[in-house]
Order: sequence, then C-alpha cells, then structure tokens
Amino acid sequence: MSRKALDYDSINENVKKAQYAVRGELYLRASELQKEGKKIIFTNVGNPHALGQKPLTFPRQVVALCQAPFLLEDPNVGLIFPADAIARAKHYLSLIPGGLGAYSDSRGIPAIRKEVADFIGRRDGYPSDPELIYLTDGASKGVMQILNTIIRGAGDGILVPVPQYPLYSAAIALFGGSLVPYYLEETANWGLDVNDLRQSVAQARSKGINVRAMVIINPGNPTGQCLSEANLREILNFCFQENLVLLGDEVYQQNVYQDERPFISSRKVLLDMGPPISKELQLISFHTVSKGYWGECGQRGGYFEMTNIPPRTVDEIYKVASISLSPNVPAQIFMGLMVNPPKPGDISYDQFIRESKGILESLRRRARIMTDGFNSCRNVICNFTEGAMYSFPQIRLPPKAIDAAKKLGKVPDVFYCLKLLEATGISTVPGSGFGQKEGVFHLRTTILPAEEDMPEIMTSFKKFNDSFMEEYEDHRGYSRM
Ligand code: DCS
Repeated sequence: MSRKALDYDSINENVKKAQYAVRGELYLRASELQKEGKKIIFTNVGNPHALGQKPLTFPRQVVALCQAPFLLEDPNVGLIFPADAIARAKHYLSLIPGGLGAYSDSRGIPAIRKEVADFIGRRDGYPSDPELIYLTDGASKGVMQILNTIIRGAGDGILVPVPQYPLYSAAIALFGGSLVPYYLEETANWGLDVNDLRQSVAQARSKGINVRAMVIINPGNPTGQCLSEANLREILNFCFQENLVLLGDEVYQQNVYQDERPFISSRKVLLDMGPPISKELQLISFHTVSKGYWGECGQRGGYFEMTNIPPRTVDEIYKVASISLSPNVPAQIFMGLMVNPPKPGDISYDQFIRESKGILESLRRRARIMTDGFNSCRNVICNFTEGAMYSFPQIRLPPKAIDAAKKLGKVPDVFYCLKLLEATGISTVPGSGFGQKEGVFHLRTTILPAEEDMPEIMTSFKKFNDSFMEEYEDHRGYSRM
C-alpha cells in the first residue's frame, strides 16, 4: 500500500526532530496526574496568570472597551471605566479601520508601531523607525520568522547559548538548520566567555557549517543572568568580526531582580559604540507582552525591531508576514499599552504603578526565596536569579541514581524530576530540555507560584530532595560539578 503524506513515516523529518521540553514528558505526566485528582503546581511554564497573577487593570479596561465598543455608547460607561481608559479605547478604535474584528496591516497597526518606536527611543536614547518594527503574535512568531529568513539549509549554523530556551533548538530543527552551541559558564554565574564563542565557531566551521547568526537571551532563560554592558560590547564586537547577525531575545527586560546590572538593550550598546559597527552590524531585537509584570501570555503580543537590515530584506520579511495576513489585533493593543502605559497625572497612573510595582517587588522576593531554598538542599547548588522568571538549580545526582535512571531508560534528570512530580506535585522541566554540559544535571522551575505558597513549596522540595539523596547516596561520590 502506498504511503499517504501524513502517515507518520512520511511526514517532514524536521517536524519529528524538533523537541520542546517545556511541554514534554514531564508536562504530559503532570497533566495525567492532575486528571487523576492530584494537586499539581505547574512551574514548568513561565505563564504568570495561570499561577494566579492578576491582570493589570488599565490595559484590560482599554481592551475590554475596544472589544465591546457598544459599551462606549452606554451613558453609564463612565461609572465603570475611568476616563483615561475610555479615551484610550476611543483613540485606538479611531486608528483601526473596522475595529478588532478586521485584519490589520501585516506588519502591525502603524500607530502602535509608532508607540513601540517611541518607547525604544526613550529606552535607548536613540530614535527608532516604526517602519523597522513589526508586530507579531508573541515573540515566538517573530523569532521563527527571522530564523526562517536566515536558514537556507543544513549548512547554515546559528550560535545558541546552552542552556537555552528550546524555542531556538526547535525552530532551527524545523527550518532544517544547524544549531551551534556555546556554553554558558555556571561557576561564573552563567557568564559568557568570548573565547569559548570563538572556539564554537571555529569548530562548526571545521565541519563545514556556515555560522550566520548568534542568539543571546538577556536576561537569560533558563539561567536568569543579566548581561553586563561590557559583555554585550564584547558580543557585538565578536558578531561584527565574525560577520554574524545578532538576535537579541530581550523578552525579560522588565524582569530584573538586582541593582548592579540593570537591563541594557543590545541596540543601545551597539549604537553607543558608533561607526563602523553601529552602521553595519545586523541586529534583530525581540520583545513581548507575555513577560515583565504584564504576563499576558494568552494575548500573544510581540514585536521585533530590525537594525541595519537592508530595505529589500525588510520587504521580503513583510511579504512573508503578509502570508499570515495580520498579527492578532487585540494583542497589538496590549503591546501599545505596554510600551505606552499611564503617565504621571493620568487618572489610572497611581493604580497602574501600585499594581506593577507590587508584582515586580514580589517577584524579586520570590527569586530570593527560591534561590535560598534550593541552596539549603543537599547536593543542590543554585545561582541567584538576577532576572527573567526561572530558577535553574544544579542537582548533583549520586551515581546510584544515575544507574537507576539508566535501568529505566530515562535521562537522569528526567528520572529525578518525575520522582519530584510524583512525590510533591511540583511540575518542573529537566535541565536536559535546555541543554547542559555532559554529566551535569539541572531542573528549571519558574519563580511564579504565589508568594504565600513559596515557603511550603520549598519545604516540600527539600523534603523530597533530601530523602531522594538519602536513598541514592552511597557516599562514594557525585556527578561532576
Ligand atoms: N523568548 C524567550 C527567552 C522565552 O522564554 C519565551 C517564552 C519567548 C521568547 C516567547 O514568548 P511569547 O511567544 O509568549 O512572546 N518562554 C516560555 C518558557 O520558557 N516558559 O513559558 C514560555
């Protein structure tokens, strides 16, 4: 019998190759257990609202009014909605022919792209051009679109940090490119050494791979580090020398939990460096409404900004965006609101600041509780979460645990995380899903569970971990640091 195109054996091999651990084996098992009635704490996805974070009031008011414009006709609208939310909704509706039910420009609504450009200009101190900003359905779509534009075949390599957020490995696999890893150094607080980068590139080139782009995630996922300005400068110089496009994933730019290294955008550092690099290096930066203190993951709002990309390429990217017609229009409004929130003097300003500060300050405390909690456990070491939404402790698995895992045909950290899930309901992602050095094991949790639940979660983790270690430790040694 002849095979049909969608029979498993005949589908696109790249689809099978793509792996995405954030919703992998652990997540599936957690969902099963939940169906059986077990209480699961989903710390596997950076999905703040799913863990109880309340939406910010002002943006929801504006979008609610845009979604239901008849409310604007109601004489009582002013009793429920503040005047600045009403004015903003009317403003957006006046800009969007047909309202939220109509496709928009494939690059996004021009006036919202202008709001994004103004935000970038204020942030970096250099004006930004709305024509070079495209709105997308979450940052993910933008990343995929750009990788698709760069990758021509298996010979094209993309430098990706390890550990990395698996969007990158999965998308590179889907588009048939080659992932070229560079390792972040755990003992240097997940820092990045440019000499290692050079080595990674040299090694890939010796295998005939044409390295064309480099990804940085700043602040890091899953590793949580914030890159210093000096480090960013080194990275930019490196990309310039090696003729690489830099993809700056900056979706966690609002999520910073220390004061020594505030977020600084790759674009600002690049433009500060002056010509020739500032005029030549090709940079794409990504942002989203899913993270920060917004956490509006379900709205799927994102953008990318292109620096030093030739107009003909920008046009090709536009053409490809047009194939999907338009990014979600409500998502675009969220993006507009994120980059242009209430200002001092606006009716909603105080409430907006109270809500957003409350979330960020609590995240900062939670980052500390988690790191300290992990570091108090036997055979667990953990760098402080300087930024983003994750804790990524190293678990020093005893050889007996590694053997036990192998007997079951499981990767050792998957084995550990499954046992943790069964014992405590805490659903994490094994470090192997992000990549890690050979023989070293981690897990990733988000720092998102409600602050009041944190102590109990950490106590339950410690109890599990310490009894796991008791069971498998034979006092002869550990997995390598
Ligand atoms: N880039 C990074 C580094 C991310 O961590 C994520 C989401 C994205 C891009 C894409 O986000 P949006 O498409 O929603 O804008 N992070 C996933 C994660 O690790 N857990 O939850 C989602």
